[in-house]
Amino acid sequence: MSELFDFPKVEFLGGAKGVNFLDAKGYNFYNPEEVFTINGKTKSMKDWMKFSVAYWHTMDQRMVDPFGEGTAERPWDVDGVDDVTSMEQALKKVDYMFEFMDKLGVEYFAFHDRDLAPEGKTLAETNSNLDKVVDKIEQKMQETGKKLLWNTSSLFTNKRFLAGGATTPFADVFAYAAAQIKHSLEIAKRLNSESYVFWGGREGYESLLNTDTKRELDHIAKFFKLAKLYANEIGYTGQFLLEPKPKEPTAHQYDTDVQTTIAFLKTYDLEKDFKLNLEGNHAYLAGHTYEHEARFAREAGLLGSLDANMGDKQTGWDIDEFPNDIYEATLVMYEFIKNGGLPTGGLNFDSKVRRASFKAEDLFYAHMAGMDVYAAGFRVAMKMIEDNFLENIYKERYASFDTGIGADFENDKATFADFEAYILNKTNEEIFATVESGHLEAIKATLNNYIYSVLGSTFNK
Ligand code: XUL
Ligand code: CO
Repeated sequence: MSELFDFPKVEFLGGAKGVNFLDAKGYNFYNPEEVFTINGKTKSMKDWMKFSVAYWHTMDQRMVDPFGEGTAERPWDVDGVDDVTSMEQALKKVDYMFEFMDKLGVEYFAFHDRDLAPEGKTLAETNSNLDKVVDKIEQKMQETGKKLLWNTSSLFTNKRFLAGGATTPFADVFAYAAAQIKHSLEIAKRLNSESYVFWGGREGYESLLNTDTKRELDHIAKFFKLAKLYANEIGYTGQFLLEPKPKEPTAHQYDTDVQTTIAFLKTYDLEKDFKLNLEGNHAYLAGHTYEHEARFAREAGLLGSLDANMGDKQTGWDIDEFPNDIYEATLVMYEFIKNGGLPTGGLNFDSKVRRASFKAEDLFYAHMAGMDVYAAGFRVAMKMIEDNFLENIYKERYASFDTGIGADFENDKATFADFEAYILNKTNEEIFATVESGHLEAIKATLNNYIYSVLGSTFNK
């Protein structure tokens, strides 16, 4: 088959062609075959990172905004139009998707059911449209060895879900949602999806004045149990993931952030069945950093996968920008490495090009930039961990709990009376003399030094 995209195969150049990304058309930091060892396991960079292309953005996103029409120019368009009602168009896009992954050297992809094919008049018709595209995807996967990182189901685009899918007050809509997920799980099983994601698009509420929140949460928890039951029944063993996000589209999303979602899982005894899929821009909207969310998920043993994108510090909504922040990528990759990578997850570009980047080649540049910044962050974080940079800081800062009264407390040997007796023996001055500076300015400068030195030595090596 002749080439569909007018773009060369993207290879690792390591800065060899200079600093201009637009001219070089290659990776500076993403070297797919270079090997790295984490926790005694040696794998290639490609197998650690597991980058994934998101069908909904890369193939379907037209870059419409509330003030204007879509700007995207895509080679599969007919007369400049992406006909989302056409099955012919839907099938054609699969060819472009696989060539796109091949040229980038990306091995994984992710999709919602509704990304792939038009809906019909009944669920049966919708499923039959979907299955035709899935047939083609399955065949392409066999031919190319590309893998499905995760699939999911859109319980938020169709108007029937205006008040939720699994938390809707309307039983027929709930039944539709369950039937839809059933089919989606069958696709996960068929395509050997490593994980299965639930993002609760409309699972939240606008006002307490018409919402029975307890009943809605009970329903969604039961919905998840039924989903697991069905996965077990058909022998689908992929990892279930919940994706936290606050305040968009509903005013109060039930899965606001990592800690809220963990509380939900524990309340309903679901934490053995689920891990979390985190997203950079969602973290910002929740008032956190991406690395904060990654840290709390990792420490709970629930870091499953990452949607690699970022937001804008000035914008209060989800803009799904391709990642370009080396500082953030480094700190997120620190958590990733501490987690031993993401065995059943990866780095999925839930990211879209800016509205003014309307050329098809921008899809390549955007993914290349995202892969390079995360590969760079990975290299820096590997070195930080090799040097125990943060580990030493943590260890020293809490050293007073390694001996004396601190150790007694940690070993359950100190009561409040013991603390009182201990403190009554000391002056306030003596107590404050044990308090040390946090040295955050020096630590942050050292982190920057890691970035300069690791990346400087990698570039143009
Ligand atoms: C929405 C979002 C979704 C999920 C999958 O903000 O992140 O694309 O990743 O439904
Ligand atoms: Co996402």
